[in-house]
Amino acid sequence: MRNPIRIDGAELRLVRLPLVTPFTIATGTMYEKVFPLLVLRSQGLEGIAEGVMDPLPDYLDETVAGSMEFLSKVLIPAVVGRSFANPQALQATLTPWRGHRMALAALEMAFWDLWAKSLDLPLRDVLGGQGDAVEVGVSLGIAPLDVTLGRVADHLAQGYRRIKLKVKPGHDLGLLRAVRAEFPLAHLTVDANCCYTLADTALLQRMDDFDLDYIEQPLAWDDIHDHATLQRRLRTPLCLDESIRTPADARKALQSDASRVMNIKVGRSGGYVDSLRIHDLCAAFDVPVWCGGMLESGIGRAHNIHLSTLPNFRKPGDVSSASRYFHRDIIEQALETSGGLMPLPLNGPGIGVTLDRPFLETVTESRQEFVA
Ligand code: OSB
Ligand code: MG
Repeated sequence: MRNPIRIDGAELRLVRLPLVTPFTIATGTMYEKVFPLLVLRSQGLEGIAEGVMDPLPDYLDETVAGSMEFLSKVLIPAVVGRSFANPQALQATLTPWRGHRMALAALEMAFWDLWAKSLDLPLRDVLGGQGDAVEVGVSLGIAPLDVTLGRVADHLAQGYRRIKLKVKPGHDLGLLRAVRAEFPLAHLTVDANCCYTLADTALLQRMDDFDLDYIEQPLAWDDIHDHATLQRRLRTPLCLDESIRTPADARKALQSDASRVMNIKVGRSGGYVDSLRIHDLCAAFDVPVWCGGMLESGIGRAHNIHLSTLPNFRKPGDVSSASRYFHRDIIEQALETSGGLMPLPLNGPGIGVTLDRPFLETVTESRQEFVA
């Protein structure tokens, strides 16, 4: 039996990284990535993770400011100075709270990294994954048609195995017609980030003509029921993203046939314990999953890559090259795809990447220390 892990201290930073290219989705444009970065310390080891919430509640209802407050006032003080036998024990102590699944995830994911490092194993191994590389797709933001056509060609040439096009009303069927005409064989999907309603059913039915692998989150973020209704009227599989924050959400979506493919974002779903439950539930329903992304820095990206080695991740994930997002990342390694595959970072145990501390210092807006 190994000893429990005592959390000796923690470091919480607010980090701001400019994006190489602004990223536009149905709800708005992101010009920079602002996120909480959390380091948990135990006996000379560091477990690291980042929060995936946005500054404004435009993807889900959590915000960076609210999460910084909840992490620093409640979650981190609840664990610093305490010992946990394993990640499940830590996760169980964090469950009385309503919501805040992204803040919980940041803490829980940092502990998993610490746990894997204490066992001297890659995170993949403690999660139960296999393999040294994962299949990748790319998520292309809303842009003028000629720009998008160029980006599709470029990413297909780089070997990306699936192209996801962001859509919104007025920027949907024409885009699909043009992209499909030029790339008849490409694996294409669309992501609507909640911008349609059942009143748009006829428009969404016309998407059946474009041989999409799936349509991601067309309807409201908190509405599984309407997605089930829509799925009955479409041939193309639906894939839920925003609507899945807990295993109970996944169960309801699966039982009602609202999501024939599922997007798992560990940073959105309270961490790995619940992401593994969602993964296993989907497997039981023979629903393939894939790893979503939130424009993460190398820390969150490394977590996502390790998660993607689990067996029911049967579709390419949004774990594309870090250089697409950032001129310079906060880690010392480059996370770059090759031939449609992202190699697993294995520079040491845990997430297998290390912080570039001097650079991190230059992009840190605030920093708090917690000691037992
Ligand atoms: O819906 O998957 C989404 C980015 C920000 C917010 C929501 C989403 C996304 C992406 C980008 O699609 C995925 C990535 O490249 O990290
Ligand atoms: Mg999405």
